[in-house]
Amino acid sequence: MSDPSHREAVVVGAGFAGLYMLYKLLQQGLSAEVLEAADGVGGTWYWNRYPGARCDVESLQYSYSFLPELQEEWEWSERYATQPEILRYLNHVADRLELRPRIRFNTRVKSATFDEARELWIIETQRGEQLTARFFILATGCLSIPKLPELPGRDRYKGRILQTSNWPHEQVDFTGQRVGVVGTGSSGIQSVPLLAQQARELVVFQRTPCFSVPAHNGPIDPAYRQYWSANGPALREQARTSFAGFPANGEPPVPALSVSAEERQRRYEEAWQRGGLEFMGTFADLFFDRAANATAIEFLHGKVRSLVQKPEVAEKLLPRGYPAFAKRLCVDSSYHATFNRPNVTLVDITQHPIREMTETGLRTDEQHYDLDTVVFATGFDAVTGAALAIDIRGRSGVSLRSKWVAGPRTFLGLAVAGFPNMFLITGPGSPSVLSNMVLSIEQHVDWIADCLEFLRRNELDTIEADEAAENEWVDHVIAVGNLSLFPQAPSWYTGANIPGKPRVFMVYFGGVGTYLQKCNEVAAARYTGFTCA
Ligand code: NA7
Repeated sequence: MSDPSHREAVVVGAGFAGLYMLYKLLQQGLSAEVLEAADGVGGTWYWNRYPGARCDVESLQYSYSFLPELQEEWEWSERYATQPEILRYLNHVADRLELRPRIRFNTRVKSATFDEARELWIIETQRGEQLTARFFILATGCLSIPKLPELPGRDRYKGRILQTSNWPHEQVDFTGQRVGVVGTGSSGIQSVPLLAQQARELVVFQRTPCFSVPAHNGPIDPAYRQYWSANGPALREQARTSFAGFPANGEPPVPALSVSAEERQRRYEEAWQRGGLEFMGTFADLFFDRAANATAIEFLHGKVRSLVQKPEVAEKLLPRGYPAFAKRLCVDSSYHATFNRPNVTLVDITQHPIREMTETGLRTDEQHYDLDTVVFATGFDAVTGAALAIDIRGRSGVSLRSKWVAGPRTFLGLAVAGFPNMFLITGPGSPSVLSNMVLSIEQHVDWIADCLEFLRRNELDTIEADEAAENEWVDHVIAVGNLSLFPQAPSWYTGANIPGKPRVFMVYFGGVGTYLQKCNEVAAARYTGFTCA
């Protein structure tokens, strides 16, 4: 087609997913363009620039594996890279693979409508530009639509309001300031220690305490780096077929209650000393058995009590009433010890809710806090938010919003019945946020690229998930989720952090390896569960 506004594929988002998807599409010789709201690449790593922002998966694994040169050329400096380093990496990838000319920046997608007669997607941007594409691919990320609390009096407040999820590009200086942080998920927990070092006073407004383990971050041990460069491909392959997307590390875990209390303590302590999310794999049943999970809670409570000097503050910091890890486990650097500083105050807003913002700060039902800056670290409309922010309409003008009104419905988290030639990268119903995201992104992009190649080779115009396959998959995702403890916590995995959002566990917890096998079987059987025409 010679229409200058037509592409074979339009991809939304230039984060890890969008960049790799674009690379694959261009490799396949397709005309493709990425539409990106920001003025640079990076996705979530572009926006979340708050002090302390880092990945919680080791950088040697939180990076692409598809091109050996990329791995060889890039040397990560720390075990868990900071946001600026990850952003530099993604910029390097964009330049190295010459992707930038095919990315339209400062372009937010407003709507996408499937034109049944022409079998094309009509994509409209917020600036009013229109494009058409055969394939419409959402690389919009799982944590990209920020959620801010609606506090009365917000307009009255004369201080500065900051948001971890949309942090200013310039350095923010908190020296001499009274700063409030609302929210104690990963973003709050990562930023609090650094804010406390600068601010004159820091007040942390906590609604739900989170479980957290130490990162023990630091420069990468040269021997460990050497091990990865010698065994990278084999380790990555192991990761692809594993449960959570990481290579095996020692003996397979046993049930928590199958060992003595002393042995359990020893293993938890060892995992604590290693640091990081691996802690959740100390025992085999921590995600499935409340009694086993309680042993992890007891250990983690003990750590908080030993790290926080004032017992009354430690008690407030203890997560209670939900299973450990059923809300995302945080990985921190001196978070709990920060509450020993004389300039840091913890406010339990479950006991004393924030009533309003005033001209000079925040008022709870107990007292007023004078604040020069308020930082909101209040999370995201996760997993479905970004797709639903676009007015997407499939066959017969049916909107994705109406289709997902009772919760997301996808086949494999990759496609939606009624929305032909549309793909989601790490969409709801795939392992996504419960896996190493970069690994899952690569798996989805490879699958989509193979699928497009299949269509080309077989001279097929459209592919669309079947409703029956979709229904079966949605039921399976929910059934597997119900075997775990995830549904027992009010988390963003279940939509509980957004008022009015359907309460559905949105992630596939059957394991990355099992999921990969299922995706490969579908492809090998000429895309069974899909209709191609
Ligand atoms: P999270 O993990 O969703 O944390 C948000 C925090 O903000 C959490 O403590 C919330 O308490 C709190 N929150 C949310 N709304 C409010 C209101 N209205 N008032 C007070 N406190 C509130 O988001 P993050 O950005 O920290 O992390 C997201 C992911 O990014 C993380 O899991 C990593 O994968 C990277 P709640 O728990 O809802 O009571």
